[in-house]
Amino acid sequence: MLSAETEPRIAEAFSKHGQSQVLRHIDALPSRGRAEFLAQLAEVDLALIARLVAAGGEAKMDYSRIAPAPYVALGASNADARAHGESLLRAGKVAAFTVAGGQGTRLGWRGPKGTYPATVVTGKPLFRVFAEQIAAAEKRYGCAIPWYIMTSPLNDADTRAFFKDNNWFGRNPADTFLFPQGTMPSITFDGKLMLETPGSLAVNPDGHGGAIRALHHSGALEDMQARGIAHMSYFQVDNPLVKIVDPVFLGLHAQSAHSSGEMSSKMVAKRDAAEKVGVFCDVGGGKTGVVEYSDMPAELTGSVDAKGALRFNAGSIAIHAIALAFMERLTAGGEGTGFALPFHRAKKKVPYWCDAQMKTVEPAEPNAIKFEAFVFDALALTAKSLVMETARVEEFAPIKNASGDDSPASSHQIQSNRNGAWLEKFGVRVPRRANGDVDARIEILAETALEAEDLAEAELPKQIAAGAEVVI
Ligand code: UD2
Repeated sequence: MLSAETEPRIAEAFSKHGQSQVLRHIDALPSRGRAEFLAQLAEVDLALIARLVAAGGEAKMDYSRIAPAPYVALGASNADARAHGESLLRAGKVAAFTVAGGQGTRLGWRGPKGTYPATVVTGKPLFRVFAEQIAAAEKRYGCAIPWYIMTSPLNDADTRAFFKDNNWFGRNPADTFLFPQGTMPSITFDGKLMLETPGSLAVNPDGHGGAIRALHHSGALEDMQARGIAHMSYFQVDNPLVKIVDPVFLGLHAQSAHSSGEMSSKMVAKRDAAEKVGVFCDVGGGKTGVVEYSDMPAELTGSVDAKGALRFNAGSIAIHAIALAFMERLTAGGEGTGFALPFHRAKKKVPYWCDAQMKTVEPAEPNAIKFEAFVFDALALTAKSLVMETARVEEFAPIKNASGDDSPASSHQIQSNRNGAWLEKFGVRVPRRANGDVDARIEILAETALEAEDLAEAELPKQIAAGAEVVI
């Protein structure tokens, strides 16, 4: 609770920054609402907002300098990397880290995205899919793999309730650490903060790049330090096929001559030029970065080599290995440093409080600028960053949209395709359609297999009938 003296100071600061319009209803608020609003206002970094308004736009990238990023191609021999990754796991040096603070507006699911039923037969929610994978890996490597989950102030309570209702999916509750990310206020096109209600600002989660501040602010980094964690396996909440514990990737990240061991990434070859994924590029001076699909100039997105293949084909599937030491270095300056990541801006439809109508209005057209930081901008802060190619069918089946690409239906098909291919390696006859898709719904549990080779010990059917539903 803020003290009585703080209120005039907050009012003065907002007035000094030309933002006192947000205080226009404060005297009409009930005392509790007033205190909550003041607490929200006290969190706003007015100097940062002023800098962003003054900058007027994002720093423009010099696209003439960018080139496709080098990567470790699929099929490279990685026996040493695997052994190293496995030793890190056995020594308990690896944590899992999910970013789950997004608003999930495109899917239209009411509730945190991680509660969405994702698997192809049993409809397990995303959080359960991850929990079961982590539990299976803990068993295999004889270690604890603490799981850090970044929520947002908008979905934190619902996410916690879901974990509690599901008895933490059978894992030790002390090994799951939920923490909310921060928010950023939206501004009008002329640089003014906006009210969503008479007693609250219009804000949005500060992007997955907010993870760096939130990991620090929440005590998660300290918790990792105390547990002896050296690296975290970072992934998004929307991908049920993510291989959370990948010894080869962890080993390459931590040990390869191509990496400083600070932050590494996985890529898949882009499906086509139009696919909505960021692309790994050499952004100049040998530095690897991601250029977001919406920022990349069309002539680069579509450019092809002599054989007609996309030049910028290294699609980001938003999977990273990140060293704790790197996060500690980026946050060493403490709060107020902005933690080094730039804010990207997007014109969005932001609900706002309309005095004339005395209600919150959903605008029909974009009316405001939202600010978000992107975690992949941290790549440019590493000394040397490695990108590893992986097979799309093995690791990427995101659920983002209600239908079409990256939807539950497309994810289910990819899940069955992956699982069918795993079974075929062991001689199971799997029905396929003319386009190569598996013509059955096949789910493989994490406790049965974390990777195809694990099926060597499983009891498998000889064949699967067309249209069948199978859980293995
Ligand atoms: C992201 C990447 C894109 C590609 C794709 C792969 C960005 C900007 N783009 O696209 O390049 O790699 O994923 O699937 O990242 N999140 C938070 N807090 C926030 C915002 C997002 O935790 O404030 C989480 C969100 O819960 C989700 C992930 O970040 O797990 C991705 O968010 P998104 O849906 O905004 O990104 P998308 O799909 O446009």
